[in-house]
Amino acid sequence: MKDIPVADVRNFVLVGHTGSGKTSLVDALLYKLGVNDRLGNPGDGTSVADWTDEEKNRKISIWAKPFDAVWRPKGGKALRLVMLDTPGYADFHGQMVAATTVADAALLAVDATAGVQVGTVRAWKRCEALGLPRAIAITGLDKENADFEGTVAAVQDLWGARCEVVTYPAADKKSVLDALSAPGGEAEALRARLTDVAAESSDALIEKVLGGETLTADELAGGLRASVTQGKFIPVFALMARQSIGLDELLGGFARLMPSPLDRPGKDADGKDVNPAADAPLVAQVWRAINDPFVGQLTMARVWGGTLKEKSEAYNAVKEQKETVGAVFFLNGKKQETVPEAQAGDIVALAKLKGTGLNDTLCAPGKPAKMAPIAFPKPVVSFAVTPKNQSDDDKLGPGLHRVADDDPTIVVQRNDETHEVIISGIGDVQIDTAMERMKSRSKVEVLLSTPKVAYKETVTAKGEGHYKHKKQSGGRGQYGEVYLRIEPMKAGTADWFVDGIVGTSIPRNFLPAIEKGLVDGMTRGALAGYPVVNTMVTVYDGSSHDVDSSEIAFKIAARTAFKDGMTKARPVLLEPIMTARVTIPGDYMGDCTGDMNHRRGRILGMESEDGMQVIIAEVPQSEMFKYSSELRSMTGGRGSFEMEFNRYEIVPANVAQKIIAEAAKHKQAEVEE
Ligand SMILES: Nc1nc2c(ncn2[C@@H]2O[C@H](COP(=O)(O)OP(=O)(O)OP(=O)(O)O)[C@@H](O)[C@H]2O)c(=O)[nH]1
Ligand SMILES: [Mg+2]
Repeated sequence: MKDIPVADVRNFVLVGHTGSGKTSLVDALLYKLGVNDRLGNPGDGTSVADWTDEEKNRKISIWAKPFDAVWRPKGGKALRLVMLDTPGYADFHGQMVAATTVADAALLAVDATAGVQVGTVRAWKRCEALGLPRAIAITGLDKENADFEGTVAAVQDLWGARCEVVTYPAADKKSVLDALSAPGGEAEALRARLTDVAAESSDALIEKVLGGETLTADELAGGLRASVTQGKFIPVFALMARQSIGLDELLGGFARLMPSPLDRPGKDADGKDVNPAADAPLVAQVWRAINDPFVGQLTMARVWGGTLKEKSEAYNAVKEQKETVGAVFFLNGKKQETVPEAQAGDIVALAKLKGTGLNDTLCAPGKPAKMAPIAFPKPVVSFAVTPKNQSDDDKLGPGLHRVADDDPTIVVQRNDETHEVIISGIGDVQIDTAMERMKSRSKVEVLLSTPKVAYKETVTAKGEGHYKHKKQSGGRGQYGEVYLRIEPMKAGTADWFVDGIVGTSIPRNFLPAIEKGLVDGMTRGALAGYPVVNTMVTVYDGSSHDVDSSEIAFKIAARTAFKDGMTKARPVLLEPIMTARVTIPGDYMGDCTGDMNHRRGRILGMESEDGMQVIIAEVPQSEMFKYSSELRSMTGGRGSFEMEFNRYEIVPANVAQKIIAEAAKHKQAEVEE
């Protein structure tokens, strides 16, 4: 896009609650700017932006996607738009996190019938965290019950007078007017307010205004734009995207008010500004990588500085290796357009990179630079996955990994203790769509179930164990006798097996066999068959037989003596305890703490954060598998949480009884099989 200078590029990300009209706005702009020859609608599956099958089926966006278009207003300068559409649905929050990282500004969509919603606040917070300059789009103004003034008032109530209207619907709702140019009292009043905002951006403008002079249109726009970039002013736009009304006014506003890639250079991992100039060294950040059967392997990068040329050599500063860049594309939904080069502000797709993936930085050879990796939200829901048909066992692993490769908020792990394959993510819908994707790509259908808890067993007292293994069945018999003592041991102690044998009651050469028997015993504890931890075993006596003693006999004797000793050493079950941070609006405090108590949670503290309440609690993992959806329904979608493993703790006796009974039932079933 050599004909359009970087100063006339506007790179922005669309964020907001699900259904607030972000994708509809993208469709409307792509149609208006001639990228598409029809007006797509995400609501009926005809969107050009929500083009993947899963998005068409569910009628929501699932992926963050870049779009590229040029606006050539009559008699004005051309403006290039680099737009990133993001999903508003909570489960796909990670996509919004990635896209906001690589945008110069955000356009926050607020539906004029629904107002500020959970997803609106989530997006706002993300923008605040990044210090991202932003604008607000009040959408759906053609809908019955749309309330422009009320929605603006709600926005200002939350985020202050720095949110100010720059375009507004005409009384007949058939057009949208621009406050900077429209005649009439309403526009004049807005202009007076905007003049004050603009004046505050620089001393020169303040003096001019205080001196009673009027600002020129350029001064006004320049002052407002500086304020937007500094986060002091948030222009509010009126839109009826389905009717293609308000688009010119939005574009005009973006040209005048929103920052270009030169106004807000990226910062590298050390906090240093990246030089955005085209002749500066290349710095391009990978924010998404996909391997799609339709589009193939694509790596999406944002150029922060320098020029990314097709068929060139680059250096991957994160992996510390060379990378060959082949074709460079601009994406518009399904459409890919190759371009010879890209510059600051551009979001490009690179095909078939050899060693470059998500969170890598491509830079000029000899000029290494790294952008900070994107901090994705951590998984909070987990399911055990099994193939529906056992014959698909081989396909399961590769299928799951492909799905996880595309979505950095999905983690697939094998739990070595429960022997289950676990898929974790942000929400049930995300996991469901991922499994549908796997079905269509890898032809594997799966069953999802609640994961097993990796319980452990330990002892809380000393216990004596004894077993004599003696068999005489003609020919050579089997003989081995072991006395041992079991006691609790501090976590992390290496030497759990103590040889306390005095004299020659057990010949030394049988010690390895005894140790094997003990390891066997500890793999499946005496209580409910879970691994035994933090337990010390001292073998101190026994007896052997010259002919009949063998390794296998001592192994069996040790294993059985261990079980015997363990039952006498007051064994207990241990369960994983998580630390959870639950963020909720204050109104739900009582419900949520009550619910935590039901889950055997211990509340450690509460704090307030950005107008929300945060509950910090320790809670058993077994009580938290369905928490994500239960918290959402408890709080009308406004609550969220994070949690991580903290430690193992003794399971209370009443709960332990059930787990032990359950294990006994399973064992019985195994025996009968
Ligand atoms: N009448 C009217 N309907 C609209 C307008 N904008 C969007 N809609 C409808 O609202 C629904 C949701 O719109 P989307 O554009 O998919 O919303 P979104 O913000 O992209 O939603 P997510 O992708 O889930 O975050 C669709 O059925 C649209 O047709 C509008 O300006 N007017
Ligand atoms: Mg959408």
